Amino acid sequence: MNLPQFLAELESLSTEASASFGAAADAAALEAARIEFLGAANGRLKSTQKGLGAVAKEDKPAAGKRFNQVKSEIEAAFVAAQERLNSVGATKKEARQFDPTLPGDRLWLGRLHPITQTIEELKDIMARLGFSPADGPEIEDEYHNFEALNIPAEHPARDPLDNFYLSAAAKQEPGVGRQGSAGRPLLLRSQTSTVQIRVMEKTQPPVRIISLGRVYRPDAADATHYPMFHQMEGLLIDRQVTMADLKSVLRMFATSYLGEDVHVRFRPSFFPFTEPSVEADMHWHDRWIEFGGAGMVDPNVLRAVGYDPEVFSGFAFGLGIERLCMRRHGITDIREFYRNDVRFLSQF
Ligand code: FA5
Repeated sequence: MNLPQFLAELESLSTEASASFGAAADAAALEAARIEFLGAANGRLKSTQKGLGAVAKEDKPAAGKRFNQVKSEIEAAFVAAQERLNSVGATKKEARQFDPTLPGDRLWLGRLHPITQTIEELKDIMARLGFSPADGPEIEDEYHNFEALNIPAEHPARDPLDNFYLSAAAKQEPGVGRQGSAGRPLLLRSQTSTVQIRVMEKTQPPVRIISLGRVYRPDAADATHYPMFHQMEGLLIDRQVTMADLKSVLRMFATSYLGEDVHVRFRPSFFPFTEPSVEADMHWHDRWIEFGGAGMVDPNVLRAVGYDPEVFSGFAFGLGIERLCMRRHGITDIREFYRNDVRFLSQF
């Protein structure tokens, strides 16, 4: 056999083997093709190799080289066919495992926290009454949390044990804590009334705002208290504002949030920043709840922000958002809001 004949035989072997492996539709057909071409005893590659002996001596290196290449090609074609059949098998198996009669996987949708939902609803109600939202910082200085609200240095509300000051030093003596940018001790705000001051410092009357956000007090957690909770502050300043306006707004708010069957009651109270002051209660479905404090803004507060109390008057209120939400939904323990138990949260 001369070299060209040997090489031609190799080429046709390679082409035929690839075609046979490529055409094999299942493992049995592929195995038959493997035996035909790669069989160790009588495979066609083996018989072709025998022809190598008949090639002239000087042509042997070229013939041997090409033989080895073709052998690798045929083996690679076999492996490729094997992989193709394996992946087809896997897909078929998957298809067999899919049972269309089984119920589908449940889709879990996230939802807003009940307090966030309440905040959005309260904002909507107050927007209808003409109040726009305002914000203030949760880390406050003593001036905005106390002084401007007519709470002087010796007032018990400033007791370091009743507030979260931002340094240990401040706990011994208010006024020597960590200094804010204006050189004042800082604390986590204990009420949203701070925002009244921040808004009035920047705005001239008329003012009609609400502010909803977190406040912090070192209260022990129980069914109705939590050391972090939310308040909604309201402030309205204009000419000739009276207590009747305050009562109407709180009544309208209460009926919008709970329904026409709610009764609102005002009890005399005291806050340093309002005069007169009231505590507002709601009666709904046979129970009373205290929902917040309110009153006519004290002239000292108006003066502190540069308003003339002879010309302007106004009212303010501060309501506990958790307490409102609890009453509405019949929640008996405020701690439920912050346990992060999805069984509770997913009900809202
Ligand atoms: C105040 O915080 C006043 N700033 C309210 C105010 C604003 C009066 C404007 C006058 C003018 P008080 O400390 O009572 O008031 O708190 C208001 C409401 O917050 C309470 O009625 C209650 O609903 C809620 N609250 C108070 N402490 C807690 C607590 N630890 N956990 C949950 N809710 C609380």
